[in-house]
Amino acid sequence: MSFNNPAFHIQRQSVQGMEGEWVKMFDPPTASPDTPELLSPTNPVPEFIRAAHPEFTPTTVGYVPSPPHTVGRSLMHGGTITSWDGLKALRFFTFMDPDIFQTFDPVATNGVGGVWPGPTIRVPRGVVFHGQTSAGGPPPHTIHWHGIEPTPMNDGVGHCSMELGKYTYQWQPNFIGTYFYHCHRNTMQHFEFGLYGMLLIEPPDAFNQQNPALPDYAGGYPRRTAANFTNFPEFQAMFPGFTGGDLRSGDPHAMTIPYDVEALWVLDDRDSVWSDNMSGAFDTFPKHGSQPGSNDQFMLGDFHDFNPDYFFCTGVPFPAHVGNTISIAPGITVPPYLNSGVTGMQVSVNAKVNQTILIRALCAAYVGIKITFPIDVVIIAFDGRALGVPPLNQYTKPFLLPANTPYELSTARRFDVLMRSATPFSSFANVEFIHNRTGASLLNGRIPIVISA
Ligand SMILES: [Cu+2]
Repeated sequence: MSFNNPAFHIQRQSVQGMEGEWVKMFDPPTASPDTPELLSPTNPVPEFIRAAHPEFTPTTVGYVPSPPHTVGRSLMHGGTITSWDGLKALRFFTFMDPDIFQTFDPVATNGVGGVWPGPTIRVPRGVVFHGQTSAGGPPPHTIHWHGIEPTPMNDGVGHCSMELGKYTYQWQPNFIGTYFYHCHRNTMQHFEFGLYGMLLIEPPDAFNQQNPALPDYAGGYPRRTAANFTNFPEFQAMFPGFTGGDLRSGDPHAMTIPYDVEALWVLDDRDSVWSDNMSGAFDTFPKHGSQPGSNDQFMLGDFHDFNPDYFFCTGVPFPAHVGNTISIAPGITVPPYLNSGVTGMQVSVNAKVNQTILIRALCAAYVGIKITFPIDVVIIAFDGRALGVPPLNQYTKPFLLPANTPYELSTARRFDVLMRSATPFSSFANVEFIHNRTGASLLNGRIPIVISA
């Protein structure tokens, strides 16, 4: 693993004696402590995004340059989105990329200031990641990099890390896979109101080729993700191009598989009554006691009584009320400015025969979901960790999920699924939303899957 590989070894200063800096609440926060072990960032993606979007120049209104190799996120922004039936104005809390999104008009930002879900952050494994954040109106907030393993003060958990203020988060991703980032302050409200985005860790060389005229261009496909099919010749036969080997060899493609098409399914729910009653971002905050985390006073409000009546896939509404079965439209893609400059990521799946399709699913709903696929698929990863890839190789393995077999995900869980067909078909994946207390089936949301010759 990386701690044995000098190429991935980074010197860290001791933070002994500074533990008090890790737990801070400023009310409201106007500052945050410095990262004590600040290293030089090496993430190439911010420069790639700039190059892919020459329309955003320093003369563009609202342009805010980042430090080199540094991702910018500001929070919280927000506004309302009219529900698909025109009956409700749903309040959203949102992130914004200050390098880009201040320049977009409300139509391009989905009708709100900022973007929901937040812009997808893609990061090569092994780089030093810096996320420069600023939090405002109304604070406090954090950014939790869910599933990454930072130092404690960079973990962005309310009460356990400091709350923002301004801060440069620092971490180094060591596992290729599907993650997300979200505010972890008053989480049941700030997360459910939309203050999150996807975080995808890619192979170390994923952004090396920045010339769009050449193969393996960083803004296109095919790309690779982590999998271990070493002991599964049947999966190697289903999905060509698996590279085995040893993670310690320095081969950036060790234990990865290529994919031609990528789809992002962020399944979410909203309770419009709950939203109306609890939409103040600050007035429902717990009052901290003399010992934060010990004798705080939480406001119960309506948070315990959650009955969603609107449902979404990656920001796209399933246009039906509770009790129905409904599909989103075919042909929906994610624009590159919302996907770290990568063009063509899909929501509804549109592929050709004999293309390998990677589906990354996140349950961002508070209720449970069951996902069913129309053909056999192989689950290669859960929660950012590829099944069978060291150091988890003795505990986990990739497995076949037969067609029409529901698989359940609960809040914050992710899975990565590979799909491929030698014959054309037009069908749907089904996402059933299930009430977390009553077990009632709330909605069957369908996602089109079209495989053409
Ligand atoms: Cu927040």
